[in-house]
Amino acid sequence: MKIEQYRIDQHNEGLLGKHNNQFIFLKEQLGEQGIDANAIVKTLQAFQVAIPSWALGTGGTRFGRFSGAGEPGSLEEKIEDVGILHALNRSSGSISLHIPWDIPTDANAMIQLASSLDLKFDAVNSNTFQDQKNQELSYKYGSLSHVDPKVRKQAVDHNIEVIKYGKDLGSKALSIWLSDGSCFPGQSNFVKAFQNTLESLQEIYAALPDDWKVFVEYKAYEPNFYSTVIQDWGSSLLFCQKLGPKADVLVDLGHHLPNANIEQIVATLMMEGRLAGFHFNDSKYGDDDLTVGSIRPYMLFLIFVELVEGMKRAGKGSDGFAWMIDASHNVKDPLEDLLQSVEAILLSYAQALILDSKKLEIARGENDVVLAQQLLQNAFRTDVRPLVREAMLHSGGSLDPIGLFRDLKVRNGLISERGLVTVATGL
Ligand code: PSV
Ligand code: MN
Ligand code: MN
Repeated sequence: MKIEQYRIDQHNEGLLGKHNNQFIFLKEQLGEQGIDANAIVKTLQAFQVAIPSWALGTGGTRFGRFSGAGEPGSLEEKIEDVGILHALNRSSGSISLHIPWDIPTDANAMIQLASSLDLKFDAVNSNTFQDQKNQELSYKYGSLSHVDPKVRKQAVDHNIEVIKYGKDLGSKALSIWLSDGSCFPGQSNFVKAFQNTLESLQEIYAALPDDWKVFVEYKAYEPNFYSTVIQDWGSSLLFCQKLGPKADVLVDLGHHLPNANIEQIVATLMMEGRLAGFHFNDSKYGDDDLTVGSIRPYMLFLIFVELVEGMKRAGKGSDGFAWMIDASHNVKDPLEDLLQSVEAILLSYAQALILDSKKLEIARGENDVVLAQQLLQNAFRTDVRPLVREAMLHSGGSLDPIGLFRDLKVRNGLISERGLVTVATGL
């Protein structure tokens, strides 16, 4: 199923009058504050968020999975789903694969399909947190950190194989998330676990092509509930610093202990030039993997304030980082949900872009706490939806992606192609 451009244009025509009024009004308001709305629209157009292959089906929880209908059952279908998203919002221009959930048996065919939908292959993810069928040695007690060198070697070899798959697809990064750790005090020697992991990572690092990066993701807990080898940004940064310049820290918003100041973590990593990028999602309790912006939109905005500041300082655009959604749940149509997530990311970015950072710096210098807060909240409370819509419109996308998805009955189309009962590969 493919969404033709004329369908998008037709749908936009009916919405254009209202949108233009709203955009012109906001443009004037921003103009009075010395902000160029058109420049912000261009910056938003350039922002691309990768879609993980595992978010295209109903993810479920550890208590169950309620399969959705018309979900993708193959890598081709996953790529097609991302094509639908990208046609609608023009901001989801890449897909991130998880090996072995997605094995590209014919890389050239996958590249062709992806480029026909204007998509690229984002970072490839390795998986040593599950045992696979016919796997020789088990990861029950860890992978890259395992006490047995043979298990470590198996996990290293898997990562090197993932790099090969990624090379064939034109990916430029390997993302590593380890569940390694322990569930009970005494189970693991912290120092040995760290050193084993470092040695394993060094072997993987040595296999990276020159123009590749490795992203080291941290997570406070789960599935191990006493200790995790790469538990926080400090541990992740330490590994990256020991590995070398091709290793950077990947921040997943759900991977922190409650109330962690993630925006400060972002600022510090950017200051050190070691932020790889993001796994966006939202959460109330733990690694809930909910729709981006659904629970803590102000936090997301504050993170984007630091990102905008950091990009400016580093002289980099948004294409210098890896942005991805990492979400998965039971109760929504996954494609509608991903459209909501991408929109939430763009809204927070737009709010951060309209912040008067010069005035903020002056207020900080004068310890004018009230003004500093007011400046932030003025930006956060501005309805920037017309900016995001204008960006999508200019890129050939829809003014109302979810509305059009529903009008075109895309899910019904997918059900008639794929059937009612489909089991997406992955979690
Ligand atoms: C782990 O919780 C994680 O965030 C990692 O990024 C994994 O690769 C992904 O979820 C899928 O399980
Ligand atoms: Mn993640
Ligand atoms: Mn996670």
